[in-house]
Amino acid sequence: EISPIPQPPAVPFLGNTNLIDTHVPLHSFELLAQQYGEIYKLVFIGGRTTVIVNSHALVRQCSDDTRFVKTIGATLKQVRNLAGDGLFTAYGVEPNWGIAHRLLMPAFSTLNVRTMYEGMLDICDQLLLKWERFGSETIDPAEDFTRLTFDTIALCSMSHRFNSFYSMEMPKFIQQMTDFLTQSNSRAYRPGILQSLPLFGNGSYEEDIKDMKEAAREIIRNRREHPTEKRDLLSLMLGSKDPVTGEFLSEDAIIKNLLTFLIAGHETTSGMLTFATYFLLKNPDKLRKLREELDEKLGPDDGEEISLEQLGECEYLVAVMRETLRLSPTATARGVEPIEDTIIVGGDGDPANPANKHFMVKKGQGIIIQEYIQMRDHRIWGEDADSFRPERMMGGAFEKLPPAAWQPFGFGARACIGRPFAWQEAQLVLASIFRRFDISFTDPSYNLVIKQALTIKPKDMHLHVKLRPASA
Ligand code: MNH
Repeated sequence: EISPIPQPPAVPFLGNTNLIDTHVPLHSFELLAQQYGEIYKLVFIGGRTTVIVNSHALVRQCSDDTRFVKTIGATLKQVRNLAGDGLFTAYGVEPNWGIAHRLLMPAFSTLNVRTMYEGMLDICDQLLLKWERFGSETIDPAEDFTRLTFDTIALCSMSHRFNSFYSMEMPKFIQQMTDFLTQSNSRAYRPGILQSLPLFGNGSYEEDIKDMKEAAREIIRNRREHPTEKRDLLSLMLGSKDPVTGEFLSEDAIIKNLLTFLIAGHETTSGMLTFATYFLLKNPDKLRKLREELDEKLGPDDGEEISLEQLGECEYLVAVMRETLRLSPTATARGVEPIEDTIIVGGDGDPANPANKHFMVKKGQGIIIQEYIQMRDHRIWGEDADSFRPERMMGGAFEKLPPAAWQPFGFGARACIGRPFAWQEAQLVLASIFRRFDISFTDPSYNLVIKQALTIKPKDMHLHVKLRPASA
């Protein structure tokens, strides 16, 4: 027996659009999850229907690459205005996805990412220096981590320096990228007709896109005029043929992928660093434990650079990062669609259990997987699912999690290609700042407020930062 998928009452023309807060859609989805539970559907303007799944059991079934493929939902369609058929926003059937995937997978492997450590140290040092000199003033970690992740991905992938630590204002390119992603997110829930009007900052949208593409084209032109020995991702994309098709990536495809690295590689990682800082400051006992580990494994902070080998020994640090991404997956949702009409089973997901409802999803039906919500599913994570407890990710427990339970990097063929890169960068930065500094909120009563562009970040979180006493 097939159960209908519940839907909140719709209003004429708008459907359920008015239920989604355009500034922080996540909060609307949390509220709807409380009201409707494991699954429901929404109808948007123009009659487009979206199914939303919240429970781990349903998410696990939708994470099966033999039954579901990535869908390009309303938001990613907007991001395609800039990134086109680059890796992240391509339809799986677009040939450029396959070509770029095959060329870039080895470049983003854990092994090859180790060769990028030098670049990561370079930019991390710039952050440390700024915080050392500036820490008595107010530090905006979300901004400084954005400088860091942006500068790092640009340096490591295309040997380009944005030098954003050297200006008080965010460099124009970063500002444009942030605006573009914020706009893409809110445009997704807005009727097409309004998108062409010069409202809500639409005016600069097209111009920003043009500028950013031009900046990427300029970087490529520059590289062609001044070839280097450096085997960064740009030279790889310029110089390698796809083993399957024998084709080079076109200049246009390279531009889209460079912009893709910048889009996909900065917000997610900087958000993760900011959330990790938040959770550690809110949980002093966890911070103390991390500090003890860092002091033991990294030794005294005497100006020697932290090595990758040392980072590899910091297990609690990894648990902190995993737990941060469980509670605050900076990419809060992802979209899939069934390859054929198919049935998914609610409750505990067992088709034989008569208590579980069966739902039909049609071929091509857009489904939003709410990672933020499913990674707090009490069935998997227990009664304390909402608390920050890195210990739950240690001692073999992480490896024993049910399939698809922890998936802040997505899943399957379209999972994050930048995971080893983000991981190594975050290990270095978190180890560096918590070893070196005593960090506190400027407002000791600060509680998390979320802001959302394409991804989520803590809003209005400000820090004071002091060097730890030398004896530590
Ligand atoms: Mn990343 C895909 C999360 C860092 C480049 N990334 C994804 C997806 C998630 C994700 C989730 C899957 C989206 C979907 O199914 O629609 N990514 C993250 C997180 C971090 C992150 C949480 C950091 C923390 N990502 C990075 C970095 C880079 C990067 C760093 C690049 C340098 N990500 C990508 C690309 C894809 C992707 C490219 C698309 C891969 C594909 O579809 O083939």
